[in-house]
Amino acid sequence: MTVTDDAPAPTAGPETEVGKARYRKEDLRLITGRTRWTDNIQLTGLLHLAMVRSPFPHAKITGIDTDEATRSSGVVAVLTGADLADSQGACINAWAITEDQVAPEHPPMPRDRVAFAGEVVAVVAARTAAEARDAAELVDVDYEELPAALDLKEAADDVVLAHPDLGTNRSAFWKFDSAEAGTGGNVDEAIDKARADGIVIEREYRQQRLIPAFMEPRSVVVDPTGEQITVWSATQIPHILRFALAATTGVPESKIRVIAPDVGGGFGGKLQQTPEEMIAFAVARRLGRPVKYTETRSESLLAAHHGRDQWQKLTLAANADGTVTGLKVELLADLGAYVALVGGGVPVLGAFMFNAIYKFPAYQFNCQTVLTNKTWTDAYRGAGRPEATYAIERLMDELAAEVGVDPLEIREKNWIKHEEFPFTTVAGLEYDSGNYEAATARAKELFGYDELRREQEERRRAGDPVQLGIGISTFTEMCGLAPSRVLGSLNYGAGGWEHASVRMLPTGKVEVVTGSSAHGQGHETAWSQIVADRLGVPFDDVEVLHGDTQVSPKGLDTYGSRSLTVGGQALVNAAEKVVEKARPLAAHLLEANVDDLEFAGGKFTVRGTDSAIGLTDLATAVFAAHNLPDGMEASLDAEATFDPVNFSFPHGTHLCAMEVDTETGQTRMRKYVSVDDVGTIVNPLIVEGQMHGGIVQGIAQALWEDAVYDENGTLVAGSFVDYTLPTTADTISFVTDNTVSPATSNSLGAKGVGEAGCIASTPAVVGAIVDAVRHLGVRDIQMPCTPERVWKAVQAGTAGG
Ligand code: MCN
Repeated sequence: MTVTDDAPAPTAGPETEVGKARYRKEDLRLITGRTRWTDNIQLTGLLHLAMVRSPFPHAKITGIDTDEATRSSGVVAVLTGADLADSQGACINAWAITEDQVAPEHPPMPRDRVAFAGEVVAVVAARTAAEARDAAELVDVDYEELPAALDLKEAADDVVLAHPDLGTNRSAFWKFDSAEAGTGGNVDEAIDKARADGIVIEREYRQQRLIPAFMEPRSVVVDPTGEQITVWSATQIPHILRFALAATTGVPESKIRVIAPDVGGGFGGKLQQTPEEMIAFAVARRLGRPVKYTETRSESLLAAHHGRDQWQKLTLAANADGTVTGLKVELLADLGAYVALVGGGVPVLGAFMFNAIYKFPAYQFNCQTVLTNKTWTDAYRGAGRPEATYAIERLMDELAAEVGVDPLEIREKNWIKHEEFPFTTVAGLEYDSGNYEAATARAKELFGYDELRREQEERRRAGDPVQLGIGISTFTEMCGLAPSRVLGSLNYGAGGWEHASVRMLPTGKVEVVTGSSAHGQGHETAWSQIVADRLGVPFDDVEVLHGDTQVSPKGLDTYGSRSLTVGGQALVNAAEKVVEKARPLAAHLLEANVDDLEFAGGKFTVRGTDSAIGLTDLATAVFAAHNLPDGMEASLDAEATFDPVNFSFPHGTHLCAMEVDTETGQTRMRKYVSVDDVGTIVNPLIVEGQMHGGIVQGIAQALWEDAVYDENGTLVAGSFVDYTLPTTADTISFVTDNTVSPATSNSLGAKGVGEAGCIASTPAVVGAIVDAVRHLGVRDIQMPCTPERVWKAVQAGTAGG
């Protein structure tokens, strides 16, 4: 059931497509094998590539002997960084967060030095993938090992340099201070005052390194044999990829066509111009033959970009009654070996979210990004916002414990009240809508909060070895990336707009072209629902095209939960233009005045009469073009580009109950409830699916996933045996529900949902575990909260440690 707290936007109602739980159009072809993934593409004369990768995190390449590999069966060429130096282009970094950012050059295949284990040093092209892989084993590379910067804190102190020629590992320092920005007071003064007569909570949290681990490994096919070079890639960003290929290789954009066919997930991990794509592009051009590269799962875990990896030092100041007076954040963020496409800016996205739903009078955020000799990091679902949410939600629990009140009470004391919206936060954002009271009340009810608190008390009193804890996350996030003006002020190299076009076809069917590039989000379904409403045509009559720069030349692709709030609004605008374009034609054919026409249910009616004509008839009339008035264009097509004035701010209350066996450290999830406000919901089934997937990913950070490296810089968690990705068997059924407070920055009233679950759930789970054993002296457990860590924390706590 959806609890509607505010009036829903007029775009959703009982008669509209928007709001219907439609099954996804795309699913039939996806689950019945009626689609072509990149790796399934076959072309005449296709060669297969295998990459030779460095086993060392930092080493000079002193020689590469390719002779034996070149003689190997089926091999057509073996090429090194030196061979492709002039044609391989470069991996670009689009987000130099400061003007003086220190960033190494990033050739897709280096000539003389590798900077992380897994970096490509040579490529083999052969008739079959097996022959290419066999030959890659025969490439003999001589390395001279160099000291490697592996520990983030040490790297920040330049103990070992990841790139000696740069002279430092410190890439960029970025600061926000509310006193300087004029959005609040001085945080140091707030902390001093709290030390004197209030409460100061100081904590250091580790955001471990994670791996996006999408279902379909990265795959790319490049065909250079036509007029254009065609690139098929399992990417989230066909448009940005085409730009990057053109900008760094000198091949004109008009000569490059990038197609992202159906893509099996990305989670931010395919928001990248990858070295492998660049290498495949260069090899295809060099050999004049189509090539294909599909990574193995091990290569994917090792060398597709990673996410998170931060140390967070936090100082929270509050009055004795628990009213927060200031928050100071000091971050160290590991970039890995290179500054990735948007990796330089990801940690800074968190700057705007540490204050979350709360009214903090003073705030300071300091972020140092650091280069190390590990796989480069970049966006991973939530990108910057899960880290911030984790920190502040954990701190609110600590504050509640210090004051001695329920953690929900401390949150309510500090959060922005419903009547205070729109609200400008201490970080300078304007939250347009939200209702934290409604979401929390509903979540408490569904969770049975009071009963579970009572059970917790009883178990504590009885000294039960299995204790119960309740974790809370009253989160918000900023998404819908966009707005170009804000991204520009943060030195981001691209805009935030999105493009769409809507075409009425002669038979009355509708073709929609979108610049967003879905890779699991169900845009074909949701976009059809939106257009069906706007044009009054049947849902099944709308066909959505995307993911091909030839078909949809304009777009900025899919990430940052932007597609609905930005791309969806572009679609609405284009559809409305089609209606306006059809109006004079309808007036002409109905022999009526334009001003007397009203449009509803897919047809124009002369007001007060039953004289009417449908869009389908108008589309046919345009096709025949027999009766068009002089000067009227023979088309019912329109396009629109939309750039919102603000982000969207979904929020929600997530409650989690965890049982913790204090004797073994085992944890078990008892109950998980989420009540989320994502504004107007276009498709409730899709939204529920997005929440489920996101919540599981957030739980996985709390409990299981960790991209562990050993002291030699080798990724120990290099397979799914060690990198413990959750399955459905590891999780329970969640209870999900929604409240609705419509966004004001798009006419749908929608807020993004794609990352919300992942941002919300991690602190709820860790908070629940700590809550279960807080009375035993435990204040923190580093993620992932493995049984061993939980057990050790309990031991240290009961020992008074
Ligand atoms: N939606 C809706 N009503 C709303 C909000 C969204 O019906 N109020 C629907 C949209 O129509 C869309 C879907 O939910 O079909 C997600 O919309 P949105 O929040 O705009 O997010 P994007 O489409 O831009 O997707 C990006 C987001 C991100 S950033 C990551 S990471 C992520 C995610 O989506 N990666 C995913 N969800 C994923 N889902 C799958 N299956 N695979 C991934 O890799």
